[in-house]
Amino acid sequence: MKTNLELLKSWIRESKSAVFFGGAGVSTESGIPDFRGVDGLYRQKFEYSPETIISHSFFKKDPAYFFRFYREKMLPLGFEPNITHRVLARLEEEFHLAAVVTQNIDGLHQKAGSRRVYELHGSVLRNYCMKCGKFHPAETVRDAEGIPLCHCGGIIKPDVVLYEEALDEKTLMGAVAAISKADLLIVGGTSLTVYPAAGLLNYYRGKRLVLINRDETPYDGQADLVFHESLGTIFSQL
Ligand code: CNA
Repeated sequence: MKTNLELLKSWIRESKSAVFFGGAGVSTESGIPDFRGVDGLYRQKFEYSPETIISHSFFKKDPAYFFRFYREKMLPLGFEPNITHRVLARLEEEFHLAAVVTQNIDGLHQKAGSRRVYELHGSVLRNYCMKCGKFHPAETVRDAEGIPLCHCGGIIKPDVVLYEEALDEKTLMGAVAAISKADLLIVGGTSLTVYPAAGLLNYYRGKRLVLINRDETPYDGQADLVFHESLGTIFSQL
């Protein structure tokens, strides 16, 4: 009788088009807090809820407050990929993994070497002037005082999908295509409560759905294998 871990290993070896779908929990072991885990942002107290502050309407209403929060709580610069990012990059190189679909905005999958990454919620590493469209590195946003401004006077906006904003069409289509063609879907480090991202699981047609998450998720009942453990514990054995 195979253990769950042995089963997972054999499914990965047999797979030709596996996809990893992940969230903030993938980067907690790099030191970046998630939103809903034990030390997550949602357990801390702010004047407004994080959903309110990182919404499009709040950004328009009070960009100075938005950027204060964004810089302090959401701009993960100077962090390194952990074992999960690195093993995923290796699996892609070995042709066992077709793509990573992530809700993260920290760029750590690419930093670890993954090439086919669909960033559903954008990236803090890309920032554009809302007036002239000029690109600015994340350091410009980090180091600015108050609202980061371009030379032309426009506000520099991070290329991050805020609440009330639509996902990028091309990224979404790429993610849907990868998931619907996958023969193994490994979901990890996500509470699966943020839509439409979590709804992408419904495009999966394969027989092997694996969930690796410290806490329970609404999709646990649909999975063929569930690990309520940290990703590092599982991925360090793959
Ligand atoms: P979430 O709602 O905060 O859920 C994270 C889940 O991961 C929780 O259920 C935890 O139990 C679980 N978890 C935390 N650490 C680990 C671990 N080491 N191993 C296994 N499970 C773990 O985050 P979601 O991604 O589901 O929510 C989507 C939001 C969070 C997206 O919009 C992201 O942009 C946003 N976010 C991103 C980052 C980042 O880029 N690193 C950080 C914080 C939030």
